[in-house]
Amino acid sequence: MSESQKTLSNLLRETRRFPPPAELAESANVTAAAYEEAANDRLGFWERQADRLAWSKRWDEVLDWTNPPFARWFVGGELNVAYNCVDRHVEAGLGAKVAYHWEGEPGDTRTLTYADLRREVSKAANALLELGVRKGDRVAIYLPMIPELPIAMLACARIGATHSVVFGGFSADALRTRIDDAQARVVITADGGYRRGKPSALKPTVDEAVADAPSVEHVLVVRRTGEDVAETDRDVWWEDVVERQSDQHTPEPVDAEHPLFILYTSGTTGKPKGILHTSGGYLTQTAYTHWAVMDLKPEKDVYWCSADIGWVTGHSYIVYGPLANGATSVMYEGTPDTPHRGRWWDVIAKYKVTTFYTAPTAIRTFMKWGDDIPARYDLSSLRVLGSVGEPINPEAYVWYREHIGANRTPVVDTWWQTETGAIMISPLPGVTEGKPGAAMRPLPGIVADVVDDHGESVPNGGGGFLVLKEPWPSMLRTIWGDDERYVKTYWSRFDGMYFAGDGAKKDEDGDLWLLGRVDDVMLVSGHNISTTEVESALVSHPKVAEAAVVGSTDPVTGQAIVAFVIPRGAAGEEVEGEAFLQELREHVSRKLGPIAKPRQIMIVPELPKTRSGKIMRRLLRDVAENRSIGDVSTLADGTVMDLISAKLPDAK
Ligand code: 6R9
Repeated sequence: MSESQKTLSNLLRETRRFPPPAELAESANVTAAAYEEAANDRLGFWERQADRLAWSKRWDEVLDWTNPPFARWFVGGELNVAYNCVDRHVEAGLGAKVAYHWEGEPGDTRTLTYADLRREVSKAANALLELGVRKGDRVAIYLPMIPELPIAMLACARIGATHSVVFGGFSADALRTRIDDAQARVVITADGGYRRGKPSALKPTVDEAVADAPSVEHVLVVRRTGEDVAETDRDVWWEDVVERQSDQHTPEPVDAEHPLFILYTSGTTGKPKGILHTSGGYLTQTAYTHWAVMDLKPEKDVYWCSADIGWVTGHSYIVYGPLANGATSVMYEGTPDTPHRGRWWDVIAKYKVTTFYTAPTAIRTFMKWGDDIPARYDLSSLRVLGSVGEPINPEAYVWYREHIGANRTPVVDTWWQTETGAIMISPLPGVTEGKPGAAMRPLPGIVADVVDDHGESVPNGGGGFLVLKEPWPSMLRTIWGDDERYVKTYWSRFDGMYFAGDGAKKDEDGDLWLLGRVDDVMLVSGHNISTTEVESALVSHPKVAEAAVVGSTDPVTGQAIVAFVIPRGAAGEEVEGEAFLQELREHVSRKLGPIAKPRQIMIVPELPKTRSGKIMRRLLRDVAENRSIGDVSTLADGTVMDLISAKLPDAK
């Protein structure tokens, strides 16, 4: 491999800077001193964070790393996660405090205080016990975004059962594979939920999945839509079984390393990986990061994370982190454009949301819908904005800050993964001078780096592979049932380092910029070029709403850049013709240099995305290289590829 192939080219220049607002900096939860504190005594730092929680038995050792890469954190300690998220706040006199302002898509609402939550979770825990679920058993949860979802998760945690939440809306096949891999004894589901203004059934999918899943003894069904459902002899209704239970239940302390949940991530090939998270370390880091990165003031803040709980972001930052911190959160059931495109801003104005956490894909969609929509709402309560899921394009960052944050709120771009369990790299809103598009620095207590092909740290200005060099409390412990795959996938690429699978660069100040999955990196005339940079260059053109780029085999350059673009032209504007495409190619060339100029640009109405909003470039590569299109089962909208193919004359 030539020298130039080993590192990612570093093309984008971004000079805008956003220092923290003085008022926020003065009262911020975390100051710059935290970096030093953690650097001087990393394990001591995490030990102090673990003291945010209530332990029924204190640990003997902070970290056991004698058998890497199998970590044990807070060895010998015991706690109950549900007790920490619910009961202890009630015991501290906060029973009347709102845990969730829940907003159903049709406009119905429910308010759950911490005392309500304790009653509901206790009843659900008693119901699971009655259904035969015991400590260590697995429970699959396939629910819409309704209060019973966090209640079910916490009920499992309360009795020491391990939950496996599956996105409501995954196919029967995807659900069956996950139930089977975890050998779940019970499935918790609902008749359906509301999406895009109408009931969307879930139960038929579960029926199909469990018909062939012998491990499942009971299916516990919540009534949400009231639509008719077929009943099988394994079904029991939540309203029958849970409602009649006692609302008293004593949470069972478990070992710090007791499995809390499994969450499946699809990966690009092979069967989904069941990422295993345990109790003490996971809760420590989700609680700390939620408090530090969102600058959470639990007495004042109203926090909203718009993710689905079926994604790790929902686990860590709708359920465990916020509840461990005793926060007041908003939880919303439906889609952002129901019944109108201002719904989210309406929710923010209604509950006076102060801290808001969403994904770049949503931000780009709002940009496309127009600045005038958020402008109609009072968003003045907001003080911190977060982003997660993909690299945030600088233009999307600036738009988010300006149109949602009134040019006042810091934007924190948080890098992490299902595997890391909690935020790892992020600005701190009261400390960091933000750079649009940069995740900036590892959080206190986290050791990350960018390395070249040989695992050598790259100098400032260089690019390569993102790695984590020390274990962290909320790290995955293994892949469920497959230790070997765990070692091979994450710990074998570089000796003694966790390989994240993402490309990254260090700028001249040593700050980190994420550049997308290394599988997506393009090799053009001997230069490794990141999809992210070319996409961000395209999105910085005023007539581009969204862009995805892929490398397509090319006889001359090895790979050539092919771009798929969703335009945001005003009605009647020319956004299709050859002149427009030429203008876009020149625009990229000006921003990044001629090497990054797309060979071909296709105008499309939509892009293929997963349910957590990540662009599935693999499918676009199939289009660019004229192959038949691969597995589309994890797409949020299965019809998108047909829409794209229909627009392209020569694609299959
Ligand atoms: C939390 C989550 C993980 C992958 C990760 C990376 C991408 C997430 C990002 C980001 C750049 C950010 N990713 N946050 N890339 N900047 N702020 O998304 O977990 O669904 O497992 O995805 O998402 O590629 O490796 P998960």
